[in-house]
Amino acid sequence: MPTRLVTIPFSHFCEKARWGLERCDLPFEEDAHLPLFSYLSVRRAGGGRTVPVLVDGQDDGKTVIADSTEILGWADDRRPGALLPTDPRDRADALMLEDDFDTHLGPATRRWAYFQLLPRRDMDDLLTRDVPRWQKLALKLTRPLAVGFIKRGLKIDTAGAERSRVRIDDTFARIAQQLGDGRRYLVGERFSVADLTFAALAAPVLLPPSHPTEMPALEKFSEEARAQITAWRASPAGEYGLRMYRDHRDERMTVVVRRGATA
Ligand SMILES: N[C@@H](CCC(=O)N[C@@H](CS)C(=O)NCC(=O)O)C(=O)O
Repeated sequence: MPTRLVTIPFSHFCEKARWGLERCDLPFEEDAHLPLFSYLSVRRAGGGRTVPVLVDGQDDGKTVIADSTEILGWADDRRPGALLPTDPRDRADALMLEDDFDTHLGPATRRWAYFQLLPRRDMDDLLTRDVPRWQKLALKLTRPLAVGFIKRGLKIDTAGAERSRVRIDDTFARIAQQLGDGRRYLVGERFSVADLTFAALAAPVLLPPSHPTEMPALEKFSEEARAQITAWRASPAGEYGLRMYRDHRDERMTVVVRRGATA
C-alpha cells in the first residue's frame, strides 16, 4: 500500500510536508480535499482535525502522523541529515526556528492571503484543482456558508488581516537581521528544515514561481495587496524565501498522484 498524504492542496502546511517528503525522496500519493471537507478524510485516516496527515504505507497504515513537523522528523529519520542538521546545536536551532515559523508566520500568511482571495469566486478553479469532483460541486452550492465558516474559524476580517500583516513584517525583519551577515541559510552551511519551513509558510505572500501548486497571479490581488506583495518579495527575507524555492524546489523528486483528480 502506498504512503498517503491527506492534504488541502493549497495549504502551506501541506506544502511544507510535501516538500520535505520529496526532498527525502520518499514516494507518496496525495489525497487532496477542500477545507472543511478535509475533516472526513482526516478522521478516517486517524488524524485529529488538521492537514497534513501522513499514513505510512510501509506498515500497512498503522503509523499515522498528523502534524507537519512530525512528518518532517519521520522523513529525516529515513534520510538522516536531509532536513535536520546532524550537529546537535544546529539541529536545536533549526527546530526552534521551525516551531517559531509554525506558530507565528504560518497563521499570519494564511489569514492575510485568505482575506485577499476568499471574496474572489474566480479563484475557485485554482483552489479546487485536484480535489474530488463532488467537493467542487458542493463548494459551488454552499460557497457563502463555507466561506462564512472559514472566516469565523480563522478570524478573517480587516483587523485580523492587519494584525497578520504586522506579524509577517516582524518575522521578515527578524530574518533579514539574521541574514545580515551574508549567510545563505538560516542554520549552518546547508539547506535545512528551517529554510524549508520559512519558504513554504511565506509562499502565500511571496507567490514563488516554482511552487508545485499553481499560485494566484499577482493581478488577481487588489492594488494595495499587490504593492504589499511586491514589497515583501523585494525585501531581504522575501528574496531569500524565493531563492530557497528557486534553488531547492525547482523540480519534483517523486511522482505525486493526486487521487482526488480522478475521483
Ligand atoms: N500544526 C499543524 C497545523 C496545520 C494546519 O493549521 N492545517 C490547516 C490547513 S493550513 C488545517 O488543516 N486547517 C483545518 C482546521 O483547522 O480545521 C501542522 O503543522 O501540521
